[in-house]
Amino acid sequence: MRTQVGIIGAGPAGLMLSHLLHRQGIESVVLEKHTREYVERRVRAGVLEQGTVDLLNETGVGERMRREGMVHHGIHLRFGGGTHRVALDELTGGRGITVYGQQEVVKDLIRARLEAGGTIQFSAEQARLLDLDTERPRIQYLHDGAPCELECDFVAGCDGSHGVSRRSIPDGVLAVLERTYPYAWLGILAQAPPAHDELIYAYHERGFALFSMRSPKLTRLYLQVEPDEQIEGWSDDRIWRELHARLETDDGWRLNEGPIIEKGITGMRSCVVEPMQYGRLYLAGDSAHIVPPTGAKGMNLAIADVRVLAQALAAYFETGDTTALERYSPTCLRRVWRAEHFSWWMTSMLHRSPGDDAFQQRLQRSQLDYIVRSRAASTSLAENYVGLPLDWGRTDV
Ligand code: RFL
Ligand code: PHB
Repeated sequence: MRTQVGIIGAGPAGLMLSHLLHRQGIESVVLEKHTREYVERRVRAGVLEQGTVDLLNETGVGERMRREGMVHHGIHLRFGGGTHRVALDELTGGRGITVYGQQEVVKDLIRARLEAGGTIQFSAEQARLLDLDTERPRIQYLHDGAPCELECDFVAGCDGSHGVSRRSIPDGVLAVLERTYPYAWLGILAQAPPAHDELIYAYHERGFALFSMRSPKLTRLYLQVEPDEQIEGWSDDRIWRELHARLETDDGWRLNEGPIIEKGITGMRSCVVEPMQYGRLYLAGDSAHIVPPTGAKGMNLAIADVRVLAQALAAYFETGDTTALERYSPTCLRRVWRAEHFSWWMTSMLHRSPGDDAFQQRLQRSQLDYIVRSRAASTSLAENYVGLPLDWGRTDV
């Protein structure tokens, strides 16, 4: 098989790239190691920045999101017994976020690709990337146990943080910059109407907690837990007790409980590889960078990367000019590092770390207090939270 762009991974990055390339008349094949059912069911991100929403709308895949997505104009910070609203729209000239599950974005993109005649090869196993430093890179993989080969002009590594793409780059080429945090998140999805209409980030002596949602009938909640915590140790009762303790306040506001239909624990990590490219392999999304979820940036970065990559590939296929491809990594990394900083900052401000002393806790409280009392400080949070402008990564300014 031959195509112009071989894409590894059918997550938001790989699917959106394939969709954008198709709109520019460029052929691609997406290879995904899991089944369609699996990728459409995986519960992950929920917050879409305005730029992500705009791109989905502009490229014809926003119809269901416009109907079912929940537009939010503010978020809440809860600490010291009080709750404080950060008015995202007022602070950013009318921008906001949309709450719409990542797996819904994935479903919409898969449908759009298949309806347009695109090829997504699910259950494509044991992918191996070859000849990346030549003009004819190849991908070998197994499908139903049979060996297959895809020859391409370019390979896009959109296979997440545990994928094969990054590992296919020879040792010594990439710099890997990372940080791990001494805690994890336990996330649940509950069949319960959200008890509040906006997200609540809670700083609490028992640890961080987050109130979010997926629909008028589904509440999404997170708890800070130990990094090596096993989900078996968390009965539904224990989860609800802890959520009530960390999220509820004296003013009588109460969480709605309901059957827990999904639960899991995720480690917290920051990681960036530089550059996001080797030969004819371009890394995009989680395969190139990981942020802790506190800033809600991961999926948005993945979408921002492939927007840049699709434009650069289109310029190349149209004129043979490689300038935009050469700028791909520095262009993306400017946005990536801003998101890394913001996510690290939100994480450090809102979580309790094992060795934290009273001094550290006072610093966190002072930072939270500053955000809710100073328009400059809350504007900075809001500007980062709703997402930076599309031209943020331009390298010529
Ligand atoms: P994905 O989604 O991991 O997709 C990669 C795909 O590649 C496949 N794959 C392979 N396919 C073929 N061959 C191989 N060798 C392969 N190896 C892997 C995988 O099966 C998969 O289908 O990466 P992508 O597209 O870069 O997207 C990144 C996002 O998924 C991620 O950044 C977000 O989920 C992060 N995130 C959040 N991001 C936000 O923007 N807003 C949020 O509110 C938000 N909340 C979250 C999050 C992530 C979380 N977890 C579980 C890590 C909340 C949580 C709890
Ligand atoms: C979510 O709804 O899953 C969510 C919301 C905000 C975050 C992270 C995850 O910061």
